[in-house]
Amino acid sequence: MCYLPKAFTLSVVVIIISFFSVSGCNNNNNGTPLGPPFQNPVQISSVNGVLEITYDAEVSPAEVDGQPFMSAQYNGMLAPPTLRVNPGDTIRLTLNNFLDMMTNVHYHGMNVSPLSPSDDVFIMITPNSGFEYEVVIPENHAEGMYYYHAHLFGITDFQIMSGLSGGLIVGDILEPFPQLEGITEQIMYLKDFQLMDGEIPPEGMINPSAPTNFTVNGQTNPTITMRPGETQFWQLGNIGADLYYDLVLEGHLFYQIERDGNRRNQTVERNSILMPTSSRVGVLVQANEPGRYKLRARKFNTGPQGDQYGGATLLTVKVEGEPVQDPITLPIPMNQFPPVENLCEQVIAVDRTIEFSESADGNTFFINGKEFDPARVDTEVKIGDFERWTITNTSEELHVFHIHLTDFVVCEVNGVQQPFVGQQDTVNIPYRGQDPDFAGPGEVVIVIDFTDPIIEGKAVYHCHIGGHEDNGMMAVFEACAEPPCPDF
Ligand SMILES: [Cu+2]
Repeated sequence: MCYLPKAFTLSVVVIIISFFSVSGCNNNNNGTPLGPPFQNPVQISSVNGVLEITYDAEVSPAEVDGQPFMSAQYNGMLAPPTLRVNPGDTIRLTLNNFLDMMTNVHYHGMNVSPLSPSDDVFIMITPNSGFEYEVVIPENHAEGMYYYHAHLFGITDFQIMSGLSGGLIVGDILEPFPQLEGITEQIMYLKDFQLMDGEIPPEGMINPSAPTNFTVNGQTNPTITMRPGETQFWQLGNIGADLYYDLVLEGHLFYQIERDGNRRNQTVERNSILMPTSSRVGVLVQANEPGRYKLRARKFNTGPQGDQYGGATLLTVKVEGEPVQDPITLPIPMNQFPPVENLCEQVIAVDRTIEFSESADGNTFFINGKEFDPARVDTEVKIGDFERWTITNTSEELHVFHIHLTDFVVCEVNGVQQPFVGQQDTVNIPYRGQDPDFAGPGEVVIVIDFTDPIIEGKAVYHCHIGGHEDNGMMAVFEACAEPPCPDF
């Protein structure tokens, strides 16, 4: 609020209030110096249907918020390029490993083949060697925001926290909406970097509750300038290692039209958006009155057995200048959205229960009572089926369910039927006792689409909180035309 001397007469107060409301005193942060101008990440687009790139994974110098450190990065970039491709394109990514540990890369959310040299997370690239990935993107691939990241069991948390994750965008998700043609699009890949004695903590020492440095495309609290009434399209990806981002934009609504690389079937108006690690959202934002507004990740508590972390300002929106004539009408009318298949209404071939649990000391994590074993196949699915999975959480902290290669629809959360708004590839699983009205473990019912033959092969489903995944909370699924499946 604005503090004004009490002795001022009413008319002076009115004049001063109107002056300050124009200049943005409503946010009480006018005196704070603004951060650097917001920068989109470097983008590399496919040419004639092929995107060819070489990444050297190497320990390189970096700086966040004025703090220098060394960490594992792709081509020495904390915010490596965002790869832009279209359905039908091919990604040829050569990954050279100059680290002193193994690494690999996963194309998160992509509906592509899990067979080598495509999105095979069982590939292990040893130090001082390389691997040539070739990922063919189907013509019917969904358009939206994806990403790539290191996915080597046991050290994923450390490698992502170091910087080994970057952006990947397929097609043009705004294509059905001609009224949005030409609007400014901002790409925001969110990562946090924890530093312990000036270094990324080693695997096992990363503590989500410890202080961390929040960045957007590697920048600390950058500034976006908008005109009053201007509409922008923001795509946000939580590509950090462990944290949930509970997003709010002061004084503004989010008009969400995308989740996890899938267009929603309607605009969903939100005051806040909870982004579990690895989730992505696309939102329209329409600038309010002149002033400064913070995009914040609010402080967050993942449960009695989990982590508590403080909030942070991710970026600042400065609204100034001439108001836009004829602002775009929001929300986008529902009849402009192409239809999306509600998987919850499909005929279900198989019902499964997938239990997420952990040891009492919170250091070992299980799916259906077992720690991850890459040599074991936990679940065999038949290509062509829709399966209904009831994912339960018997622990007292949140987990993030993610499955490779495909998408699902959330049908129920803790016994409550969910409105159908679209498909996704990550979902938060509430902890036991989180909802006082729902006894027993947290429970999310989803229907997964296993119909696309491209998924033939072996892949994984897991908790996407790096420290949980690395300590056991991952399982193998195999997809084939006629289970029992051959050894892929
Ligand atoms: Cu977890």
